Amino acid sequence: MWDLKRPTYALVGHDDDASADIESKLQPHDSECVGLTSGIALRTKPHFVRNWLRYTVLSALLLCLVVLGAGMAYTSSRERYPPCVSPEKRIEWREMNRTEQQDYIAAVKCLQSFPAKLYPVGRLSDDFPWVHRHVARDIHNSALFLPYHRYFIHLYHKTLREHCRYHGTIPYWDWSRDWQDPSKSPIWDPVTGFGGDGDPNGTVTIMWGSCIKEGPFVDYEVLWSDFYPRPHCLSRGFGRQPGAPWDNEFFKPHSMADLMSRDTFYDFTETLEGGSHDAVPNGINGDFYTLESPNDPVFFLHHTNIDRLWWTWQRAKPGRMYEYNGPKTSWILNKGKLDDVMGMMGLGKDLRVRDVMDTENGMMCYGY
Ligand SMILES: [Cu+2]
Repeated sequence: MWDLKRPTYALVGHDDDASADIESKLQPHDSECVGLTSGIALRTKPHFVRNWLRYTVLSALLLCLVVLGAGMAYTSSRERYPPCVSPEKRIEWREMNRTEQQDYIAAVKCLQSFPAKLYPVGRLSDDFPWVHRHVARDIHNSALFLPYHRYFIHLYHKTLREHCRYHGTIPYWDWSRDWQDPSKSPIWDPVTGFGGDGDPNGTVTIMWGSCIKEGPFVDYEVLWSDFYPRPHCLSRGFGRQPGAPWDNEFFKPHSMADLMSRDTFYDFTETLEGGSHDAVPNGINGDFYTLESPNDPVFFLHHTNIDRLWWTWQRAKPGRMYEYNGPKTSWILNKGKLDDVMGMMGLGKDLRVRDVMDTENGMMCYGY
């Protein structure tokens, strides 16, 4: 072994050697990395030792740069969002005043005045059912269900703001308030709401649904149907599945209490998804019943309510904010992880699950 500390001549300031340059550059800095290299006294005579030292110094420097770079990338990815100082409060449809309700409906309709971004035909509103259809297999019956839909709603809200100058919040529909008869909810009001049932005497257009017959969306045309562009009217068919009237069991107070008592993330999400989440489209039918369900504007109020329930569950006990478990997708049974990436197919930036876990600390800034 060579004694690297044996003094022969000081490399620092020795013009003839590149290592001197490296060393002199390192000296003014006071970092741990520099410490790694500056601790080596570069004083020796034999040529191959000098080469060995060069490689050592260069390797150490390179290693430091990699470590520093990775650290900076991690730090910047953790800190790329501004602090959430005053979270927006999302409210229930009934808590909006008449003007706020009209503003929201006008913004939703306004999305139809822009061309689609993700497909050569269609309108901006059609991008949402298009993406939902393509990712449906991944984001349902899996751990991704809640975080993906949370981000999906956020992107919809963002689109309303950016394209239609909408300044309000995205409302939710708390169907548990309508448990006695969800088909009578004020959400369906033909003047102040989203219109109601499809025409019972009309032609069935899709999944037991026929064209809605009144309200602001009576002329609303939707595009997607099972991966194919087939323009059609917005259709609903309340309780029209043969032998399956609109089941309100999952909206009842005891069902809601049971849901909120679930102890693990995956138990909670499974109970929610297979319960009230499914009961809503199973009662409405028509476009909402399909995997292009975002065709129906009420989809977003329904999923904002699902998000609210998760938000409430996350805050009900300490340690739940970042609790995430269950299968990664419905067909990849590996454990889902917070670093799993949610692919948005161009609807928005792909994000990791962890980026949307806390709605009041991260890329989003809202609460309920
Ligand atoms: Cu979905």
